Amino acid sequence: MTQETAIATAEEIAAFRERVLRKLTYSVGKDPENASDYDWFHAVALATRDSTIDRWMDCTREAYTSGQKRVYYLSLEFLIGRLLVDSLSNLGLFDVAREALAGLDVDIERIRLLEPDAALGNGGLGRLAACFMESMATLGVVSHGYGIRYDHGLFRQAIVDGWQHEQTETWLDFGNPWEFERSEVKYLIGFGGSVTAATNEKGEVQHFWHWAEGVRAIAYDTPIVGWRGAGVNTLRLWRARPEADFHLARFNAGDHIGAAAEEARAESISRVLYPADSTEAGQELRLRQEYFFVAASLQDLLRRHIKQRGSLDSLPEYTAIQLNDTHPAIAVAELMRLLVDVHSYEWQHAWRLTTATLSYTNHTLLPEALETWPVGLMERLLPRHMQIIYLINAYHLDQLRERGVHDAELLRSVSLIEEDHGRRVRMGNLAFLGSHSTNGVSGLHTQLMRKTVFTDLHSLYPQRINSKTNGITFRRWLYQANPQLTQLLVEHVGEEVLDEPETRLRELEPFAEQAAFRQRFAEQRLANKRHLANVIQERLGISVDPTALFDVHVKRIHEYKRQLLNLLHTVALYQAIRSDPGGNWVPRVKIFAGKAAASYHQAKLIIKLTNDIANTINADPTVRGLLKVVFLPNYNVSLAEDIIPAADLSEQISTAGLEASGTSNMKFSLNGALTIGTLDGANVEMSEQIGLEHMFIFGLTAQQVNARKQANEYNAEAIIGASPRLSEVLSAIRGGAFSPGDPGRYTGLVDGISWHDTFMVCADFEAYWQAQLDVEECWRDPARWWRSSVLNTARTGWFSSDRTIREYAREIWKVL
Ligand code: GL9
Repeated sequence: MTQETAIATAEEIAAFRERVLRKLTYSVGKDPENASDYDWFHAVALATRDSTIDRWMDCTREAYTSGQKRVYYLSLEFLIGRLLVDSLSNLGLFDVAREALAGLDVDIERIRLLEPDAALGNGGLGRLAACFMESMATLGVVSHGYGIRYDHGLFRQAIVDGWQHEQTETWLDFGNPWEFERSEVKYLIGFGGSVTAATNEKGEVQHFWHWAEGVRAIAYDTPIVGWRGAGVNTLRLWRARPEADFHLARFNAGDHIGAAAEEARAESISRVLYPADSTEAGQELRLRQEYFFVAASLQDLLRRHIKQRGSLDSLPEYTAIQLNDTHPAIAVAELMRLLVDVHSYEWQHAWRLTTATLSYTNHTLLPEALETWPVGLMERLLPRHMQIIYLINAYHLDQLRERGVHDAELLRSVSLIEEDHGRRVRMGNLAFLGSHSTNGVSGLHTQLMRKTVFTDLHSLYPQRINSKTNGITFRRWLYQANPQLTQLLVEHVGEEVLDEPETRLRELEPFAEQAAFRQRFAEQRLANKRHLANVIQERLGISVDPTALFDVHVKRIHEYKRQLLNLLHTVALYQAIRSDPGGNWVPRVKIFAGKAAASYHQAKLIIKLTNDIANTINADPTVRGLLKVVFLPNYNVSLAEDIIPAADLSEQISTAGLEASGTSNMKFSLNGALTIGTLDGANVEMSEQIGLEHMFIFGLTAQQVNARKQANEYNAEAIIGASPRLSEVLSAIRGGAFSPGDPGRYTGLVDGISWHDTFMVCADFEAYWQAQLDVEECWRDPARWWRSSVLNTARTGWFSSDRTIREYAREIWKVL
């Protein structure tokens, strides 16, 4: 059920039913008697897509005639999830569709689950891009998303004997009803070869890139509908195809494999999404992916601009290109190449156009995620781009020397080329220099960008770095994921809350003082917890008590996110319960979910440890269900939609300074979960909006973490020695209490945190334990708990991605 202004009329329902039946018959080719649930899903999706088309075409036409500035969002990841309920609900057709299908004896709740998640992203960065697309459509920002149409999205996670196994994800197996293949929209992308130079009649040197290999990019368009159908924008994803037609002669001559080899090589570019946080990614293929989608997108948008304006002189006035992380940073060199080599612009003019058009978002300060490419690889794959990068660098360093900057250390640090570890191109510096705006994704992250990775560039260009705190779309993360809470909000604040949640949610605050309202608030949570308990029962065969405190930690598995800290607390709690089984314990369910990058062994070991701990605790009769631990496999957008509205407690416990923003933190608190967290990323701004007294904030601050690292005085062993609780936990894990069949399994892991503890797990352990005690004390006082819970929902309005997009639109893109 989703919210709509008007009650669905009988005519609307009949009309939708007719449309579905026509799709089933003429597009799917089935009659209702023989249609499978899949057939019904496709028929409904196609009928829904039809409902977007008129508005889509209107928007496209309006954008053209009004001549508005266009925004292009370049991202290697779009973590979309399912689209059926999203589209229906934004079009105001959900109730109509449900009734129409019920009349055909089809349950929409059943068929909506058949839609595979479009998982074209790894985590928060990709999901942010999807939220942004929806908000841009809602706000009427004329925009296009550009990315890659991967055959295989993020792997499917299976848990076998507690270990993560990666299985191929196959979202396209039954076709994709949302997309339009645009066979006519295709561009040729070059790789390799050599560069020659010649002087033309005006005495200017011109460069010619003779690439050795061509790959074709084919466009696939998906309409993205905004709230109440306000706007419909296009997500254009590129698929790689071979340049030449199939080698028939070679095939007929008997070389069957050889004839297909070129096709396979070309298509490998759009075959799979690359894992994040992985240093072992097939480097060259990843660079090919980056260049492939950037080159196709730039050709496409320049063609559109020229068609409309005749010349590229006005490019920055009508075009803004946002680079989502450094993955599309090669756009700086590619745009320069197109302007200088193809459109004959003089260098300085081209540079002005490039920097005025591009802007860049940084999403992490983790050194392993700051992209650099070996100069040798660049020279081989993109020889002309390498020349251009050298030239950009030379002009840049010259200009600094002219400005009187001679400090060799400073010049080295702002150079585009890193000389220390074999020569490499620094994509972060390239993106920074090639754009007029570089933004961080939370206040703290932006400050740290200025102080750490970009200090020197920042000192030279102090106006460039700015902050745009992330947001989430409330349509998916509240209205669709939590219809019961949404209903409650509409009843109490009025229908307007759906259109203006950023201001109207605050009107909920007085209700936090009313016991009857808190009761209703708690009831919707309980219903969501019952649903999640069913999911847990179905998938894991574990029964959990829906009235217990649901303590939830879901996100990619990474050492800096400190799932391990949570596990140490879990074991400490377990030991405490065992030593006092009759104590007044708050019943808890610890819920974990998340994927580890395939090559990240430590993260995979943490998953195994979670399952080992879960097996031991869940089977221990002395615990009597007071504590349950579950690891839900295959975390994705759809599972998040089931988990988040059912959470009482949200774990956001990264080592301070390392989580750039976080976005699930916002989703949880919007749904009323209380946060236990460090002052990291957007948690800081959340605490300002929500109030520290309605969160459980603990641990070292980013400044303190940094001070300890600088002083080199951090000694985890001493901390462990001083904490009997922590010592006991660690020795149990180390001694094989949770891995009796393989007692040495966690020796290395425990030694690691005792000797190095890079992520300061030990330093924060006692504070975390205390904060968890505060959680229990609060939970025992329902009036207090639910008051805070209501206030979390009421005060999270600022974290709408509409607010974020408005800031980008006004301050960076200069639209709206
Ligand atoms: C991330 C940050 O780690 C998050 O803190 C942030 O909320 C998001 C969106 O800005 O970006 N940066 C990053 O590389 N990832 C993020 O989630 N990684 C993945 O998405 C895999």
